[in-house]
Amino acid sequence: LRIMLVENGILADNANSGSESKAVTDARAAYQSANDEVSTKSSSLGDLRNDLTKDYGTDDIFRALKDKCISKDSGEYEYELCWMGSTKQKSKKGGAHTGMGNFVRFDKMTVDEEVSADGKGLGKGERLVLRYENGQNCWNGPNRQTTVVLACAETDEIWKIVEEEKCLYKMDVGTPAVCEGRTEEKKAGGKDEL
Ligand code: MAN
Repeated sequence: LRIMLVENGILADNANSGSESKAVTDARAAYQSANDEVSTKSSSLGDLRNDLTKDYGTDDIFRALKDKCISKDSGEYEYELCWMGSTKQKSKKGGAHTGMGNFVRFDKMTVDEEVSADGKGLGKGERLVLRYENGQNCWNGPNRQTTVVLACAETDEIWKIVEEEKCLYKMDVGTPAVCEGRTEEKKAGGKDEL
């Protein structure tokens, strides 16, 4: 009779006095897991809100590239560029990767360079630059830095890497993200059609 009353919620299940009933244990566990979920969600909400305050360039276009990486073989190293993240130098002989800087800000640079027949090259004019700073410390030199100079191209691609001064690197990179005309066309409302 007691079991029936307990099962129907009429009598409290306090047979083992001092230890709580299964219903209470279950409710406590459910509360704990809901509470954990609220913490996880509110922490990711904080991260997202914080991310919304960051600069992702005109039309937020670099938000789409964030966390994507491209790389290029160059002599004894393979170089990697992670959009809005970091740049790295990886020795082909193995060993630890060398951090060449973390993205800090956008900048502009006036360039006057060759463009090869296949359209790869910075060309002439003002180009958007991504500054990567505070990379791995350089013996007898500065913390490594990378100046990423961008030009319009059909695909994301590192064209060239040079170490202009000890531990100061320059990467020439092609990307559709800087191709002109997107915003202007939108504003003109179908100028192309005319
Ligand atoms: C490594 C590389 C080079 C750099 C030297 C500086 O060999 O990161 O690019 O010039 O360290 O000591």
